[in-house]
Amino acid sequence: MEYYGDDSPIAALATGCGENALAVVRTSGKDCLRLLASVFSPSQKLLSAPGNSIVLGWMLSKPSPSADQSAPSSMQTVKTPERIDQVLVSVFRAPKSFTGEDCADISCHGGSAAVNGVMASLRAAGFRDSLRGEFTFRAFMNGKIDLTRSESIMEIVSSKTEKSLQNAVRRLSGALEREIRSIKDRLVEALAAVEIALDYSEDELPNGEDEQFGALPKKPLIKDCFQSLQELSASFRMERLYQDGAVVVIAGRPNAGKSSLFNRLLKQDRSIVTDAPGTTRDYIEAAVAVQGIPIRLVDTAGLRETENMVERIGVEYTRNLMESADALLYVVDGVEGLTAEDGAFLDNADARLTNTGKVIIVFNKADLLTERGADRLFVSAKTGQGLDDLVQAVVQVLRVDPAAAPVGIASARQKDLIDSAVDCLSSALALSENREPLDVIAPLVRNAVDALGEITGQVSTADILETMFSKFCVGK
Ligand SMILES: Nc1nc2c(ncn2[C@@H]2O[C@H](COP(=O)(O)OP(=O)(O)OP(=O)(O)O)[C@@H](O)[C@H]2O)c(=O)[nH]1
Ligand SMILES: [Mg+2]
Repeated sequence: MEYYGDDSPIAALATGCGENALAVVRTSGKDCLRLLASVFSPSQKLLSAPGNSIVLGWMLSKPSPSADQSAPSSMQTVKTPERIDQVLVSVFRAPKSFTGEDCADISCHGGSAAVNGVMASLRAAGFRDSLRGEFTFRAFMNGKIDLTRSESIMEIVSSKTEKSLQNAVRRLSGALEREIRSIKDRLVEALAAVEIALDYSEDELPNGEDEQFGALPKKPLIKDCFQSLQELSASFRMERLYQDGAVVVIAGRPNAGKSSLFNRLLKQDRSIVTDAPGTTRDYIEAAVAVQGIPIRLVDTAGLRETENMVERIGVEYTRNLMESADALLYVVDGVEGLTAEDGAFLDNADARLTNTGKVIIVFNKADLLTERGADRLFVSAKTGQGLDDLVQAVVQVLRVDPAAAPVGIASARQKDLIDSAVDCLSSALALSENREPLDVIAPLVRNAVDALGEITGQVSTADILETMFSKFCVGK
């Protein structure tokens, strides 16, 4: 069975499917270059290529015995290899490669026939298809990157806005790894002091160590780590928002100007606008970005009771979409003002939305108004007035924090581990307030250190020992 963790030669298409100018097939593993050379011409050139160089040549089909198996072996012919595609091979030699193994990236032409041909000949040469994330897994196993950087690679791949890309790139550059390691180092220092205090009974404490039994050594340091971890944990919401984006639904009665507003926010005529109520039947969605947050903006069928089957289904869609919205723009025709029907729909929306405070009431057609009530958000989809205020209101509902910490966590795995470290430290601090004995508190601090070690994939016990011996000279 195939499993992560071996060094067998693997291959995978790294670029998208479909008709593209070029595609990249990646390979890595034991004997990678030799196996690739068996289906490449000129093979000698590839075999002697230094690391970080590029070789131009042909991918070939694997030479195979003729299909006529009934012929005596002496008569069996060997099919001459056929040229599959002209390719560029980027050669990387261990350990100077992404995975730390010998690697080759094959840039071939992007049509599916060329890609399939290249993959088939690699399989025939002895490569197996890689498992999900296996290249990155190998990079981690070979000490090329820590776990936070591994995760950031997937985050970069899925980034939809410049801001989310920026944050993920920061993690790839090691900003999160450094932050976690720095907190962990401080915590290890505290743990070492706790272990020392545990090892000595009260009357045996070494000179200068005046911690009493029950008092938590390095308590301010532990508090400091606790706070830093809490901040990191809180950064998760914003980072997920940058990565996953938010759903913003535009709803309201027919003819309020929902589709006009949708088009205005999109800066293109995407949704049909007419002066006939009930124009939009099916919902329409498009992607926009608001302050670096990817938004799925949805225009919906106007809310009203109707006998028309198609429209009724559209209205039901609208109601369901309102439930899943992160922010709901409820558009009101500013000339008509809020009607009793609007009131009923809004009550209904409030009840359906999992969280209140998500609804923004937008009074549209401000260009037709001479008087405007205070404390209301007036916009004109026609002229664009008030749009900046509307965007600001969306930002507020989504609780976008422009001053968010420059390094944040974006993976649920990291969040779980940080939360578990936060819980441990919180209990440790609470127990120390109650003057509970150190042997009850120490395991909690140790668990917090282990959780942080797990985030980056470090082994933790060795460095606790290292710090203990180097700083406290217990063994003398
Ligand atoms: N003067 C003015 N007219 C607007 C404005 N916004 C929309 N309209 C007009 O109002 C009418 C309805 O606009 P739509 O955008 O189709 O309204 P809707 O809410 O999508 O309507 P349904 O799809 O039927 O639910 C059209 O004639 C628009 O030109 C605005 O800000 N000012
Ligand atoms: Mg519409």
